[in-house]
Amino acid sequence: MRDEISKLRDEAAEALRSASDLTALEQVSVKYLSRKGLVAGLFKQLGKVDAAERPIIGQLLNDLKQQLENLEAERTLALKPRSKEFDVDTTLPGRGTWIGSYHPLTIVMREITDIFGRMGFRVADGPEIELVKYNFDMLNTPPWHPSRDESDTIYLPNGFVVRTETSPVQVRTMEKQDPPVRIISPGRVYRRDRPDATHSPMFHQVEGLYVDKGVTMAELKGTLLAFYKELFGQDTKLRFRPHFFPFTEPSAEVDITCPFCKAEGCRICKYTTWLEMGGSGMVDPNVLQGVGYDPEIYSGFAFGLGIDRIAMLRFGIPNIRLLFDSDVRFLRQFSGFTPR
Ligand code: 2NM
Repeated sequence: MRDEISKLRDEAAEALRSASDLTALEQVSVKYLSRKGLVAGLFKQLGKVDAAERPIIGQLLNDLKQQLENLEAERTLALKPRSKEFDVDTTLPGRGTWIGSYHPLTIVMREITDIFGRMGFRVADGPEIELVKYNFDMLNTPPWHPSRDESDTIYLPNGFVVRTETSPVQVRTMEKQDPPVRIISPGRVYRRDRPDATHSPMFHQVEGLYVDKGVTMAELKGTLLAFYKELFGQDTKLRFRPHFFPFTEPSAEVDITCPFCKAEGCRICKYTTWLEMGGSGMVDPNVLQGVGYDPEIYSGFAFGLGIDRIAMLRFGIPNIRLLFDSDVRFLRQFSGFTPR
């Protein structure tokens, strides 16, 4: 009897383990564990066992039955397809996927680099922590110039500043290569400004530079006009107002006709019909000389414009801080814009 129990245990356990689906398992289960199965058959023989041995054999049979039933339950769980139908209401609508979006500054920056790219300008890059030499000296900025004041410029130890313009990138590029140079340098710049709705101590600039033989101020004006027409519409007009920058001579501030009211007068242009967009001029001979270009042979124009302001105008953003607070409720609103 002990041998028969042991043999049936091995046989049944093997059969349960090798059942490959629920139907096969059911068949094995019927064969061994049903009311008329092989285990029940052994129970029936219990009456013929010696009275002295009967409790022990009875216990062995109970153990066998328990073990096989456990095995069967285990195997059922393993084979059963996991159904979540009782945990999850599959009729509920799904949660929408959040798709990322470009930052408004990225959108405007790409538009700007794309337009200038089509006019032959390549993007140049440089450090945000810059030597005073590149940020001021090489740009013909005299020692007494107010832009050098500690109240305007963030100074770092050992002759460094955080750059106040991206012009040092232009200087570094000119030092490295001979004309023709046709580059734009987008990037972050830093000034000690009191933060308000339109000022931030960190903001973004694009500067452009074109140096070659015989570059004229007419080409500067034509390039900027073509750019602003692409950005704000073909009916855009442009005017120069005389100005002074240490690094350009002559210098001009650039106004365009207000793209919002089509130069009819509105709150945005303060009823002047013009918007101030940035500065420009012919690169000062001292700057050319400083990078090793002969100003008798070469001339060039340069210009700078603020990207944050353009982004604010373009999208009607009322406060510059919105550009830097990383609030997704604000940023998600630009999900419809894919830069070219
Ligand atoms: C501006 C306005 C006018 C400028 C000048 C140079 C360089 F390096 F060529 F001298 N880069 N950028 C420049 C000229 C920048 O920003 C308002």
